[in-house]
Amino acid sequence: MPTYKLTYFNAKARAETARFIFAVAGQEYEDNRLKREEWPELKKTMPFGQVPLLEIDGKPLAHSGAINRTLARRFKLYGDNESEAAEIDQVCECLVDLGLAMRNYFHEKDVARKENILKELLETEASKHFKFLLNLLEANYGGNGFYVGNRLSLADLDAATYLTDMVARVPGLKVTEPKLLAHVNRILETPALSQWLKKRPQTPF
Ligand SMILES: N[C@@H](CCC(=O)N[C@@H](CS)C(=O)NCC(=O)O)C(=O)O
Repeated sequence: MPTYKLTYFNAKARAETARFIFAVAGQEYEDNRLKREEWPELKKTMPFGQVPLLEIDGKPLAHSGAINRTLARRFKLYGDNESEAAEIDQVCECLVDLGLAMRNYFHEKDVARKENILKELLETEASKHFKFLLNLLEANYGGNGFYVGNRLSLADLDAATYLTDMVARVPGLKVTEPKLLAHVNRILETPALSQWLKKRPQTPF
């Protein structure tokens, strides 16, 4: 049985999709949450100077996308064939773009520029990405099931944390599109995930 250790800060952000995968797979893992004061020293030992880092039997793997895809492959959450895997990637990349738009806001220090980024996010940028996601969701069984195929995949789990945990960090931003919301709720209500949501550490983001 392989061992899994996921290292990240005490936050959801770039590690939560991997935690969702572990929850759904029923896989034990070490959820190693760093204290801020530990980071400067530990950073020097990280392959890319950043987290998340997943160790499988002690072998390190960095970059959240690589981590998520590796876990999804292992736990059969990466579609049933190459074409479905590509469609799953497409949803995840769409979420990466949405995440980039939001991270520009989180990381901006200049007050005026931050306000402008927020305005753009609320007025155009976020809804553009929500619409892309809706198109992808609706293309599969009218949007009443999963993003890809007829079972849960990495795409659904990634969307579920982005459209809740990440969106909640942007003041005034809400997903209002009924099908996107219904999908997120369906996913979060699966027993393994609703259990994880109840027991996961409460963190601001
Ligand atoms: N491409 C990487 C980006 C990782 C990243 O930006 N990590 C941030 C936290 S979300 C980090 O380690 N920040 C601390 C630092 O760079 O010192 C991924 O997707 O995992």
